[in-house]
Amino acid sequence: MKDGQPQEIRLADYQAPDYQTVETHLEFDIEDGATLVTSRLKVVRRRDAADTLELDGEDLELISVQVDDRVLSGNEYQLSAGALHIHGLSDEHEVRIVTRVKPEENTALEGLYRSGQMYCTQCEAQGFRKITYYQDRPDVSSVFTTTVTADAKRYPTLLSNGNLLRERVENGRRTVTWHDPFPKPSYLFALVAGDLAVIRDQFTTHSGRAVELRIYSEPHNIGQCDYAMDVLKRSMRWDEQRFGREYDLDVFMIVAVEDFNMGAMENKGLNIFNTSCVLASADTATDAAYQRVEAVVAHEYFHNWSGNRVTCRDWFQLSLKEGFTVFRDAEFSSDMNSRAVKRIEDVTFLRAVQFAEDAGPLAHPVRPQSYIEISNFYTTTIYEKGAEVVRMYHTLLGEEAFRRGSDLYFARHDGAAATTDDFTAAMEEAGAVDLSQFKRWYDQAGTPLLTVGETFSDGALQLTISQSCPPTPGQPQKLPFHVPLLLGLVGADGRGLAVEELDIECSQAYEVRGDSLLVHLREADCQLRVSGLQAKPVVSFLRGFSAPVKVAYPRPDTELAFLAQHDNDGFVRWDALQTLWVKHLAGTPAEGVDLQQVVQAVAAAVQPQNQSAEALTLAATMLSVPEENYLFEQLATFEVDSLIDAREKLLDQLAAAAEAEWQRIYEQSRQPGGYQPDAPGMAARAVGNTAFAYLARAARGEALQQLVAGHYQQADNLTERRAALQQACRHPGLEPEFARWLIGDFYQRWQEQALVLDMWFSLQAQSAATDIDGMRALEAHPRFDLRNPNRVRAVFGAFGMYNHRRLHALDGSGYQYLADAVARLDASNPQVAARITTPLTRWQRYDPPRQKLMRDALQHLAERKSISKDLYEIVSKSLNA
Ligand code: HT7
Ligand code: ZN
Repeated sequence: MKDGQPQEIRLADYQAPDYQTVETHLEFDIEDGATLVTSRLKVVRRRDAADTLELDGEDLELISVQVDDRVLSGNEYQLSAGALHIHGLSDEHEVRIVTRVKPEENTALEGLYRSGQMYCTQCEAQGFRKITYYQDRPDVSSVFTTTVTADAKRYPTLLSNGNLLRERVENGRRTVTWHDPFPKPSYLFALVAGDLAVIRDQFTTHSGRAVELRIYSEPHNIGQCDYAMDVLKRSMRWDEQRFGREYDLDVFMIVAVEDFNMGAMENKGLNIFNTSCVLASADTATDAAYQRVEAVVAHEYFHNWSGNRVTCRDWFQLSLKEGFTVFRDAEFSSDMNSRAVKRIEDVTFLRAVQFAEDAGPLAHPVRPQSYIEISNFYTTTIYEKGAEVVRMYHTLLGEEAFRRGSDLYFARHDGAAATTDDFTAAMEEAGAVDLSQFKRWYDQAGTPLLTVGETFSDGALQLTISQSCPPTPGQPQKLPFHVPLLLGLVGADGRGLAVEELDIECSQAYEVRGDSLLVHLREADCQLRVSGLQAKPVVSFLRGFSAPVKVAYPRPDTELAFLAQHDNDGFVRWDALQTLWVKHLAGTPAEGVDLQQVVQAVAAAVQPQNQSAEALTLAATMLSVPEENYLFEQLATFEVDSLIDAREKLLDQLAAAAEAEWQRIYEQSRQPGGYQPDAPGMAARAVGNTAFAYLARAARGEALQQLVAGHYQQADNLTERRAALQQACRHPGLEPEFARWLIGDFYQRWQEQALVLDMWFSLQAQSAATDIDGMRALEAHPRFDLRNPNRVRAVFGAFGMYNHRRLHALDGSGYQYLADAVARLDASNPQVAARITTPLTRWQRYDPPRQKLMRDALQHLAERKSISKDLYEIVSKSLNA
C-alpha cells in the first residue's frame, strides 16, 4: 500500500463542515512542466465555536499559506498526508494558498493533466484536491472565478466554467478570466487549455434566452462533432418539455479529450468528454457508437439540473444524481428511438453486468454504507440499478405525479446538496403515497427473486408470488421490498384481456394501469386470483421489466413461445424468447416447442422494406441469441467451455435452419439510398447484420470468403465494416490468409482514427482466436499505449469481458495474464486498473477449479509490495467474500 493503511469512510460518520468556502478565486499560471495555482478563498464559519479549517490536498507542492493579510509560517498550520489544517480562525476570513502541480507527470488522469497537446481537468470525485488545498467535498458550494494564463501561441483556447469575463494578451501570454455565478462544489470545476478547433451553434431557451453552444476538439477531430451538436440541441429542448428544465448560463461548451478515465464529465457549463462519447461520423462510429454519443451527450447535459443545480450532500448519495440522470437519459433515448428496444438493451445490460455485481463479493446497496476509494463506487449498481429505482417511482406514481415530484425536488433543493431521502420525500409528497418501505431499495443490496406458482381450475387463475433476496456481504438477511409488479393476461386469440372487467382478488394492493395490473408486492407472499375466465389466459409477467428482479416462473414452453409471438409488451416478447434460449442452453429439452421454428417464424415476419424501424430493431434484438456474459448470469451452474460450445452449436443450427430467410433479409435490407445515421437506416443495418452473421455461419469456403469480402468492400459505414472485421477476427472457417488480409487492410485504411483503431484492437482481443501470445502481440503493437485508457480498455478490457475461452483457460494463463496487466497499469492509472480487474472479481460464479485459479490471480495482486488504494479495495473485498 502506497499510503499506509486505507481508511474506510462511513455514511454514519457524516458531519457537515465547520466552515464553508463561499467564494473561490483561482489563478492558473501554466508553464511547461509545472503549473502554479493560486487560490483566494472566502471562508465563513458555520458551526459555533469551530476554529479550524480543514482542506483536502494530495500530491501537491505547497508554496505558501496566507490568512487575511498575514503569510503563515510553517508552524501555524498543520500539514498531513491528504490534509491541511488551519487553526485559530474566527467567523470569516480570506485564505490565500499557492501550490505547484505537475500536469505533465499526471498519468492517473485525476486533477489537472495533459492529454496530447492540451491541458484538462477531471475533478469528480476527488480530483480537485490534486490541484490545490480545498474543501473538496460536495456539500461545500462556492462561486468560482477562474483566471488562466498560458503561452498565447500554443494555448489560444483557455476555458473554464461559467461566462467569459475578460481576455488579454501580454508579453506573448494569454490571460482569460471566467466567472460562474452558480455556486458549485469543487468536483464540478473544469479547466481546458489548448489549441482547439470549435463548432458553434445557438439555442433559444423556452423563456427566450439565447445560449451559445460550442464543441471543441483537437483540429483533426472537429469534422466529427456535428452529430453531438444536434444531440445537444435536442436534449436541451427535450429537458424543457419533459422535465421543465431550462439551461441557465449564456454559453454551454463541450470539449473532446483523447485521454479520459470514464465516458464524460458534467462540469458546470464546460462538459469534458472522452472522444469516444462525442465524435461520430459514418466511417468512424458504428450505429451503437452513435447511440452512445446520443445517450452520453444528453446524460451530461441533464446533469445541469440533476447533479449541478441540485447536487449530492456526500458521495454515499451518488445515485441521487447518477441514477436519476441515467433514468432521464434513458427516457430521452426512448423518445428519440424505439422505446421497447431501449428497454430491452437496458435490461440486457442490467442482467449481464449489474446482477453479476449484486451477486458477487463487491455487491453494495444503491446507497452504500462505506467505501475506501470513492472512484470504485461508480458502479452499475449506483448507475443502472439506481436508474431502475427511479423508474419504479415513475411506475408507482405515473407520469404526471412523477413530474410533480421531480418539480418539487428541484424547487426545494435548488442550489443545495441533497440526499436520496430528500428525493423520496418529494416523490412521496407529490404522489401522496407511502414510500417508507420502498426506501429499502436504497439500503439492501442483492437482486430480489420472485418465485411464481400458477394454477387454473373452474375458470379461476390463481397466482402465488413469493419474494426473497439472497444474502450479500454484510447483509445476511433481507426484509421484503416494495416491488411494483406490472402484469397482463393474454387470451388464446393473442389479445390482452380487459383487466378492469375481470373479477380479481389479491392479498396485496393493486390498481389497473391500461391493459395491465399494477400489483404492489410488499409482503413476502402474495396471492392473486382472477375468476370467471372462459379459458386459461397466458400471464404476461413483469411487463416493461417493472422492477429489477429475477423471476423463477416454471411454465410450459408453449406459453413462452406464444408470448414471444403475441404479447403487446415488447419487453415480454423478447424476454419470453430469451427464456426459451436459456432453457435450451441449460440443456432442458423444449416441450411442445420447436425453437428453430419459432425463430424461423420471427425471421419470416421480418420485412426490411415495409416494416417500421421499431419493428425491425425489435426483430433484430429477438433474433440474437443471448451473449455469453448474459448466459453466465442466467444459469445457476455451468461450465464455461461447455456453455460456449452449446451456444455455438445453437447458432449453427439456427443459421442452417433459416438460411433462406437470412438470405432474403440480408438482400432486402441492403439500402439503396446510401448511409444514414437515422432510425430507419440503423434498423435496416441491425436486421441486415444479424442476417449476415447467420449467413456467415452457414457458409464455407469460397462462398464464405465472398460474402465477407463483399460485406466489407461494399460497406459505406463502420457498422457494416465492423461486422465483416469481426468475422475476420473470429470465424474459424475463413482461410487465415484472407482473415489476415482483411484485418491488415482495415488497419491500413483506418489507423489514423484512434477510435476506429480501438475497435480494431478490441475485436481481436475479444476473439477466441486470439490466445495469450496473440494478446502479447497486440500489446507489442506500436500503436498500443498503456497511458491511453481507451486503448487499455480496447485490449485488456475487451479480453477480460469477452474473450471467455482464453480468459477462463483451465491452465490459469488467462487470469494470470489479466492480473499482470492490472499490476502494470496500477502504477500509472489506479482507477482504470481497478476497473479492468472486474472479471476476476466475479470468481464465485464459476466452477471450483476456476474459482481457485481466479482467487490465486487476485491473491497475486494483493501480495504486491506497492498497490493503490483503488486496487486494494477491489482485490481485498473480492478475496474476503
Ligand atoms: N459524473 C461523471 C463521473 C466521472 C468520473 C468518476 C470517477 C472518475 C472519473 C470520472 N469521470 C467522470 C460521469 C457521469 O456519470 O456523468
Ligand atoms: Zn452521470
